[in-house]
Amino acid sequence: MNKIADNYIQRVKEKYPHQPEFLQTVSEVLTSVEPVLEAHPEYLEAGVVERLVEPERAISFRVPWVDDQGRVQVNTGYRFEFNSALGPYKGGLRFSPTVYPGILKFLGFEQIFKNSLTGLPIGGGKGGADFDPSEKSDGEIMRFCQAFMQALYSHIGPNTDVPAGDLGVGGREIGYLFGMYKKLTRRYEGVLTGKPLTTGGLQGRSEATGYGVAWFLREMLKHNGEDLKGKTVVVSGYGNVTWGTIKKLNELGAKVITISNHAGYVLDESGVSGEKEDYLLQLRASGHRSCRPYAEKYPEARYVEGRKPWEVPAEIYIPCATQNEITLDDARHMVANGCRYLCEGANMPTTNEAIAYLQEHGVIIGPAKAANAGGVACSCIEMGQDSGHTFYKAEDVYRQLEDIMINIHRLAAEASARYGLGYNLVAGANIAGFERVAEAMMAQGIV
Ligand code: 2IT
Repeated sequence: MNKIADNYIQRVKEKYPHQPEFLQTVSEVLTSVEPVLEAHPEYLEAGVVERLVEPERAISFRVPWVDDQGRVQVNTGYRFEFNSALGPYKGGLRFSPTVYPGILKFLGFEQIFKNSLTGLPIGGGKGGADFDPSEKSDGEIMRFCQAFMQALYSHIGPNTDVPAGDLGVGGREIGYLFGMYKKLTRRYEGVLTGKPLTTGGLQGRSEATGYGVAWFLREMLKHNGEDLKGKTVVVSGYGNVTWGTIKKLNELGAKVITISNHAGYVLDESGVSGEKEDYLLQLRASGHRSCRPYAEKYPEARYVEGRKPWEVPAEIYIPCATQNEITLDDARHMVANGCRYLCEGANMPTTNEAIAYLQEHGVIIGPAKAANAGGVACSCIEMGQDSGHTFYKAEDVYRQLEDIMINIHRLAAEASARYGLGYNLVAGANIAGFERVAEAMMAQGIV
């Protein structure tokens, strides 16, 4: 069936057998773009696919730091500079004990197409460290960030590579990373995004990913002549993306009844709204590793231990926690419970088997690289703000973000229709993202 793609996928499998997450996204993207490859033999001749699956540069470094007990700790830091055809490498940093090259390469590869879909001048990259930020003191976080930047600073720059946050890296960490970059280089410039507002940050950046997810979902429903008013939504996670998504969904008239963490979920049939939205921020800032305290604070809610929110009946599901949180088994529950829409807030939250099952059962999927692109889109707006030595107003940022999300939805829907695939946003997003990068790579020769 997919003669051209399968061949490339096989080669990546043989070369990187121990990077399953990277293989998963490579398979998903290349399978979708098979018809594009068929229509463009010149891409194959120019080695576009071989070049896309290999990062332009991979940097790995030691991060030594001293903990509060005076002990020396050592972590491994990375930056995968994946593709710069469309602009400087752009993508977040993830601090998590699960970080290894296979995770960062999956995220970096996805980022290329996500950034392409925004229509903005940004290439793709990703980085991070196998550092566990949970239960660390503020001083430990600061010293770790400083040591991380000491190793990374000479590789990045506002026109070269511009990191941001991801899991485990928020405004506080970006602030500490920025401080050390400025000290080492003596340059106050837009080398990182998601910065604190006092430090060249962009108003609206913290809620951007979640707002974008909600706007993208609204476009999916609109395509079917529906809207969000009165709809019940099941959401996972309780971090930044979850918070932004819930805030905007409430404004759009939907009702969100769950949040979750790795060990269970909270069911709140009265809706996560009003002051509960802000409580999510407090919960996160307090360093809790669980959302259980939500159910202790609000008696109308209950914590369901050891289970995932996908067992709760709803028409709309939005995974906002992490990769592969929806398996084939979960997908079966969701379909049995009346799922009609899945909109991905986290990166690659759904396994390829689960995506296939949901699509076979008529579920409309908003894929992450389209639906969660609002975060990185606002990062690019932040880069523009910093290089223009100015500050933008929140309402102007929101307006641009909403336009960008509407446009991404349109691009994905049109690409899918153009290749005779109907309304398949998963394939359409891959195709539209790929086409723009491939054209730029062709224009720039073999580099
Ligand atoms: O996955 C993502 O798009 C991010 N973590 C944000 C990347 C960015 O550069 O803002």
